[in-house]
Amino acid sequence: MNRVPLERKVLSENDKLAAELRARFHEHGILCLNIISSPGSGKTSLLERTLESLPRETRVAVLTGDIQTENDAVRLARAGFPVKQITTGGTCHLDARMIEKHIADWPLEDLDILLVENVGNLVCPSSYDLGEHAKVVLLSVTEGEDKPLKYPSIFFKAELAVINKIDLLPYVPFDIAKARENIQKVHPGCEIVEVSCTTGEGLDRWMRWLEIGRQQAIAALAR
Ligand SMILES: Nc1nc2c(ncn2[C@@H]2O[C@H](COP(=O)(O)OP(=O)(O)OP(=O)(O)O)[C@@H](O)[C@H]2O)c(=O)[nH]1
Ligand SMILES: [Mg+2]
Repeated sequence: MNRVPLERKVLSENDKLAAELRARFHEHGILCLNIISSPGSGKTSLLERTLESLPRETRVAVLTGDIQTENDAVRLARAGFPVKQITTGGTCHLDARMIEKHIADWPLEDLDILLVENVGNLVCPSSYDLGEHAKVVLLSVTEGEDKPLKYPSIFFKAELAVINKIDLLPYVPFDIAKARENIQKVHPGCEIVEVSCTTGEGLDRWMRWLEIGRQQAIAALAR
């Protein structure tokens, strides 16, 4: 009976905290991205590729969320940048409080980019603002081109949709034109990049998008 008001209260408290985080990121010119997808679409793989190709001097840090295990943090830490695992212990999404807690001992003045890998889930993470500058949604070609229509909220809210695992296109019945059309139906104008984290194809476009975002965060600081 009381579920809806309670959920509303939790969300509004989360929104307040997320707004504070956003203001802090803005104050320090930090680009924060909230990366969301189903389990296994390739969020960690995309981040591994990203960290590998960023210049050593880039001031980037990563938070990675999972219900259990530190596996993704172990993978990501190999690149040598600061990484922390957020283990939710059962919660199917990250929230602003978790972000606040896990960045508490990172001096924000030393950061330019904060990449947040959310818990693998296409539904719940879309409701929780983390104070990010933008949400990025991944869809891999093994998931079916209908997913944007079935899970519209995250595709509507994401500024960028990354279609991953395009190296598998010859082997799976995935209609990429239809997938693009479905994303546009839910979110007209949504930017889309097609990549393979395995072969590296298309990752230059993703890196360009990231660099433009970083420059915009710095330009906003100057205003
Ligand atoms: N063929 C192919 N496999 C990929 C690609 N990207 C990721 N994978 C594989 O997909 C599997 C899942 O990748 P992850 O990067 O762990 O996916 P994730 O979204 O981080 O998964 P969770 O954190 O569990 O939600 C791994 O076996 C990857 O090697 C790709 O572009 N092509
Ligand atoms: Mg992962």
